[in-house]
Amino acid sequence: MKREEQTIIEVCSRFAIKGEYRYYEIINSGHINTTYRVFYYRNNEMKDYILQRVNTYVFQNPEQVMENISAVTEFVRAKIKQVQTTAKRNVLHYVPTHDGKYYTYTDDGEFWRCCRYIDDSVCFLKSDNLHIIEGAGQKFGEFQVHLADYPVQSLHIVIPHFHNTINRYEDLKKAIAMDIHGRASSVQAEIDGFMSVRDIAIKPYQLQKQNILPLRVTHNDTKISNVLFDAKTLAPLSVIDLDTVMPGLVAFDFGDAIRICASTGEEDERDLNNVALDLEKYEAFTKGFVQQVCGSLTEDEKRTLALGAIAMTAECGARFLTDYLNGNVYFRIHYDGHNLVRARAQLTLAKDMIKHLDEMQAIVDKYC
Ligand code: GN1
Ligand code: MG
Repeated sequence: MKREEQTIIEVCSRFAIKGEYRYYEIINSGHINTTYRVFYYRNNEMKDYILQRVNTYVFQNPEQVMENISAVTEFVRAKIKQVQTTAKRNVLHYVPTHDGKYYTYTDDGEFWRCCRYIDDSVCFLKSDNLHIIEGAGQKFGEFQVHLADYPVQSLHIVIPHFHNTINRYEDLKKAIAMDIHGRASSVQAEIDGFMSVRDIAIKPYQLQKQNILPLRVTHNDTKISNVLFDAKTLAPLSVIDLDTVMPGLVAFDFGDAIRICASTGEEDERDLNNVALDLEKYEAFTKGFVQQVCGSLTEDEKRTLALGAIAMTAECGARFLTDYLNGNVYFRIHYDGHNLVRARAQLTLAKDMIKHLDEMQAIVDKYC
């Protein structure tokens, strides 16, 4: 048995999981935490769990992450149970340890947690199916609606300045100045590209600082793979990956989702000719999302949703470029230069969005 498997079995034994361990799989899609799907056999069926080792370089106070998640999932569960008999497949359910906590530390200081795998569910890294994209929009919109009366100031700020676009640009400038791996001169074109979109990218954040845009409870990592769908009907079931639930802008949740689900290419597409905004997909997500949240948005929020997509795409790209310069200390990479490839794709997409900003906003207005 591999050492990894021994660790998994040992860590799982600390959680209130019944049955016999059978096997595990690695889920490789996240860039931060390490995620396993673990299978147990009980009462003649397989039960599966998501076991995660939280990246404590990124989440320096993981207990606070879990406090946020427990509070938010309980709140959402109660909301759903007002209208349905069970919320089982619509909200995450973390498994407690034998001493009643939602996490455990191993002797070497690793932080682990475990939740139930939602039965018969699937997720998509990307999709060409407009119903699926609209469904993702609905779920992220509904998530905000469920949390509209949650006391936003009571959430822990688990990563300070997470979507502070100005700061993200400052981090990029610092990485360029330090240039610890001597890479800055080779990416001057990308640096110039990000600087050329800075003014528009930082606008939503500036509007929040001027109190023109309100802070709400937001998910802050709204890629389509963070929504689960029913494996048979493809109906959207639940939002997952609640690590970064914090006060934020509606435009950021909207925009970060668009960055992934309405791009013609992958987040790490190498061929930049394949990277553009797909307006059909954009419309599908917008329809799903906006129809949920529209009633609760201010006029300023409505008119800055499309702008949020530019902000999130440029910001994420700037973060990838920063990490490339810093030697890939933050995002997991799968090959040398991966973060640079990601950065280029995001920059290309952000520039294309800028060209289509009026059309994007008109589509928001159509549904809101
Ligand atoms: C990270 O690991 P994952 O996929 O959940 C990152 C997001 C980025 C995303 C880029 C805590 O999310 O902010 O948008 O990669 N999460 C954190 O794909 O930094
Ligand atoms: Mg995440």
